[in-house]
Amino acid sequence: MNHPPHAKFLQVLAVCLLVGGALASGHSAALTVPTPNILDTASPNAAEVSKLFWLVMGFSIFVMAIVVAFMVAGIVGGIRDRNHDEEPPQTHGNLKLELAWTIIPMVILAILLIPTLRAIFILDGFAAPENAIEVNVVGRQFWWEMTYRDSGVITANEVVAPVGTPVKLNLASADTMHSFWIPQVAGKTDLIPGNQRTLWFTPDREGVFYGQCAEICGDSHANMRLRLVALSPEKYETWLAAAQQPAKPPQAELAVAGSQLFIDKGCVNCHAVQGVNTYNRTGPDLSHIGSRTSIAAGILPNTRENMIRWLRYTDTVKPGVAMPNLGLSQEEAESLTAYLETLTLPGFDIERAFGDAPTKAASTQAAPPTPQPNDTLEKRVENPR
Ligand code: HEC
Ligand SMILES: [Cu+2]
Repeated sequence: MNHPPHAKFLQVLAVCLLVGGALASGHSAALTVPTPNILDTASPNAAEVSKLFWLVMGFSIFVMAIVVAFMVAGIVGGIRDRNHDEEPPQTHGNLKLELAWTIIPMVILAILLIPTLRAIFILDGFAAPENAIEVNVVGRQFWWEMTYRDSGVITANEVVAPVGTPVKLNLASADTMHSFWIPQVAGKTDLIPGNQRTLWFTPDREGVFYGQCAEICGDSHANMRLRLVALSPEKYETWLAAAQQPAKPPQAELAVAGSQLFIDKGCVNCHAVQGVNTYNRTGPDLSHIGSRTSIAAGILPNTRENMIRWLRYTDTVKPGVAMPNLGLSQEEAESLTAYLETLTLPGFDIERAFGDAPTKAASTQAAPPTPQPNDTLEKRVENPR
């Protein structure tokens, strides 16, 4: 023990921290979608969970402070005492100590049980209020289908809801297990094949709140994202009325050609557009895709460049996707995109209604680079903004 290993250890630690920090920051800088902050809540249900989090956190910090204090005292004492070679006093079988470290944690956990049970009853114990807007949500590999019970409006990957009114979601799965999770409004609820679960919450402010499938469900599990778009009641009414109207037929030559390709290339076999064909649940309803904030289940902002990339490189952008790569040329993808861009909600501008939604921001016409299968997701879906 002539060379204490401290110096070496500290060096290694410093290098690890530096490299780790660099990797972590480089990684998050490239992410397309902001990471939702669980503690920045947007519904009373989520606020209840976050209150509980802070309470448990408070207790944990308190316990940790005590443990660390004892540990530091032990280390300091040990260092001071290091010239003494004799064995320390043995305390094996100390009844008082053992009782103390059994009873104190039991008491702490018993105290924490009270607010936990209270939160569970608040969140799960009550049926959704009568005036709730009911939406059927079906999880599919790897996207979400939303059908509004009363109006029959069908959409995908985005729940649009008014602030101040409860939203009740009936959750089901068409294939394997998924889990519905929009952290800022509610906890996770699993979607189980052959079983219907419900989840409800009341958005308490306007905003776009990001969510994610929270149950591993296949190759693109991590690419199965979703959004809650919470609008003021007036904007919501406008949205709901618009969503029941078909989009205006295309006028420009390129878009008209695209609408023909939409039929010729077989897109209509899987996708429905109001006024063109009926919905058959194979692929997302595209009636108002031009007004959606995202494509491919929340992984790409809905820009022209991203749409072309998606149509041409579907399976590289989203591994395991149920939409085949149809081998479209750049020209075909451009004219299909021109058509899809015309499929907007009549009389409703999501960008005006919701200024900071990451929607069709600046988009360029430049041909995107071909994504490679082993690119990182960030690289595959690079945000053109
Ligand atoms: C075999 C069925 C099938 C065919 C054919 C097909 N798609 Fe798809 N499409 C899907 C599925 C399934 C998804 C959902 C993929 C996902 O996000 O996991 C999808 C997603 C999309 C999306 C994104 C929708 C959203 O809300 O995120 C667009 C746009 C789209 N397809 C356009 C097309 C066009 C244009 C064609 C024809 C060139 C086409 N699709 C052909 C099945 C199909
Ligand atoms: Cu899933």
